[in-house]
Amino acid sequence: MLKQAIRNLSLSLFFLLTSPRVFAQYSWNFPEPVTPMALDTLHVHNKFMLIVAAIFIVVLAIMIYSLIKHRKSVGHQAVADKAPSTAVEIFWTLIPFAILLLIDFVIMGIPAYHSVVMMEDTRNESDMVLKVTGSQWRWQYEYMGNTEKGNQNGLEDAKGIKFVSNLSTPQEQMDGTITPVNDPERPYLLDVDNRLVLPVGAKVRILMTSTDVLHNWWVPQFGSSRLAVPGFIRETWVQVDKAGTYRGQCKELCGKGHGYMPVVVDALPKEEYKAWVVAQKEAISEASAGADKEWTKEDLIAQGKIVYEKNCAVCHQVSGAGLPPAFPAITGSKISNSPIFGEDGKYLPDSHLDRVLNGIRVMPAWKAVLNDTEIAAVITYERNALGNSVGDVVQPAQVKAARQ
Ligand code: HEC
Ligand SMILES: [Cu+2]
Repeated sequence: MLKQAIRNLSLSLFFLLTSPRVFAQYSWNFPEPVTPMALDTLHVHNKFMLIVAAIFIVVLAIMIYSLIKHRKSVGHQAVADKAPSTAVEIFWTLIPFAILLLIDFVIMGIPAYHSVVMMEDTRNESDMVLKVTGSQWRWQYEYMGNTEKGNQNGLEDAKGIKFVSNLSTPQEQMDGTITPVNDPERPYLLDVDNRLVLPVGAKVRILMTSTDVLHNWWVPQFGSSRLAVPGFIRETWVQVDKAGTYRGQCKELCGKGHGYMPVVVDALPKEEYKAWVVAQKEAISEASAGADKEWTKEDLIAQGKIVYEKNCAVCHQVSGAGLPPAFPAITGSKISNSPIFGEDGKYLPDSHLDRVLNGIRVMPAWKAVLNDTEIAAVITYERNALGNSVGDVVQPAQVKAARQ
């Protein structure tokens, strides 16, 4: 029994480690650094590798030499089994100690301190401030605006732009119903619907927090990673010096969806960044204009489907069946099928609108993330699709009023 188990285990381990898939993305060195911090860390790493390699070779050479030179077969005799004197013994212990001290604290220490100080230095020379919020299992980005310096540098001010960035790998690929295609534009589990966009060459101060558990915003090519801690605001910074798309992942085990919250950053040259900011701001003002008009049920449902599949389906599933007991079904759910508004026109506690705006326990609050139209649409969708047919409609104006 045991033998069989061990044999099966070693066989699977063997095939696991020799499978070509394991080596599909194999590389020897650090990924190409694109920020000053990543470059500095790479330099520190290279210097240290050289130093430890030199120490290794010297020590090994002395050892091999001594072993061969003093071997028994040429008649070598042990001279003595203890040191000539205590003074000599102390002396030859202190010498290597001093050498290591010098190497550690000076030769290796100075570049290491330099790197660490650089990482921690989030003072005012930044051009703009970005807030990054981790939550199970997505990242939220909010542009807090430019600094004086950013304005002087002619950086387009993105203040007010905020969005959620969700994994966009199709559910069928994750289920295994369809095989993931190897598309470098949309790599498996490393692509999102809304990418973070940053201007090339600007120093971006990042404020980081979390709404639930520890997360860690990590892009290897940026060389920075910082824990997002609920209840705290922590800082880091990036300055991407090369345009391109950079991918990373959450680096802190944060629950069931830990592997499903990638980071994708598009670093754009200043002009393209400006165009992006302008387009985003237009979309925001369009959305707020849309919130004031009366929507038809069909339009709300159509819009709601998109919002639902982006934001809610990770937990409640595309079909609305949920994953009970952790994530309740929307289909036939009590809250999705009972009235929202009381006789005074205000929304009822524990109603559908209350739940989506404010969340409860594991159900996230959406009021800071989705706009009025999106919330109205997703609620209308849940009530009139996914197997429910309540028949009523929530208008964006009602959501707007409910926020007050
Ligand atoms: C992180 C997982 C998660 C996501 C994402 C999520 N929900 Fe939930 N939702 C929950 C959980 C868990 C509950 C049960 C909360 C409780 O009562 O403890 C819940 C409950 C609900 C309920 C009440 C169901 C009932 O009858 O009890 C509604 C309605 C709902 N969610 C709508 C949404 C909408 C709309 C979205 C997207 C905008 C969404 N949820 C996204 C986890 C999630
Ligand atoms: Cu996480």
